[in-house]
Amino acid sequence: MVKWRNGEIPLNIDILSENNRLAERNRGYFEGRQVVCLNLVSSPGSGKTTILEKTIASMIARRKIFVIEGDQQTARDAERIEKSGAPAIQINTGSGCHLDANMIQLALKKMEVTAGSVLFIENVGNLVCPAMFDLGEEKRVVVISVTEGDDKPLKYPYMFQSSHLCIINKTDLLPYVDFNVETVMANARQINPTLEFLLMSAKTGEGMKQWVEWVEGLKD
Ligand SMILES: Nc1nc2c(ncn2[C@@H]2O[C@H](COP(=O)(O)OP(=O)(O)OP(=O)(O)O)[C@@H](O)[C@H]2O)c(=O)[nH]1
Ligand SMILES: [Mg+2]
Repeated sequence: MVKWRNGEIPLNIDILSENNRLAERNRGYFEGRQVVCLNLVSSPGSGKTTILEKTIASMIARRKIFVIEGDQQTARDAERIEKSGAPAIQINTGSGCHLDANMIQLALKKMEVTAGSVLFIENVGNLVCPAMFDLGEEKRVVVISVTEGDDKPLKYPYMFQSSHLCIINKTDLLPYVDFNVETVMANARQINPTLEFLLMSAKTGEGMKQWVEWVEGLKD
């Protein structure tokens, strides 16, 4: 609870440490079951669900896939995922702007994620708040689409700093927008020198093979 005292507002710094504690429990759960858990983050509409739909189509014959969807409202994304052939659970955060480790723990009680599978978590579309909340994932994947502007890593650094892979999506639109791939990579490397990159068009399928290989190459 926030208390007002002598004009000071002591913010509840315990929120993040409690989240980190629960994230470690989730991580232990995933490791114990050899589940690869990936947290997909981005601004709204960069193509996370479309990427997941295509990923499921190309991976499902070899690997069991589960999805946890986060949005403020609606079950639309979970419905899209289920149509693609993977079990999905939708979390609605209401006025909240990110998923947290406790929400994932509760979702895992409702969905039996089988051993050796891949669990994708699609976070709420937001380049700010989800950066602060570890969910217990093995890797964080930030998606940026070419319509968003190549300056975004500099303006929203925490998301790029905390991610392992950056998917640059909607490359089919590059001829129509002022977006320089080299510039966005240089900007992101300023924030995170070890960030990996993958160019993708979820629409045409460009980059999908490399992405699936990246996921399947992760140790479980
Ligand atoms: N041209 C083009 N459009 C794409 C591509 N990927 C996704 N889209 C379109 O972008 C729009 C948003 O895609 P979604 O997959 O819903 O994006 P999202 O990141 O899941 O959105 P939120 O969950 O609302 O944050 C849809 O109209 C997609 O068809 C792409 O590679 N190229
Ligand atoms: Mg989505």
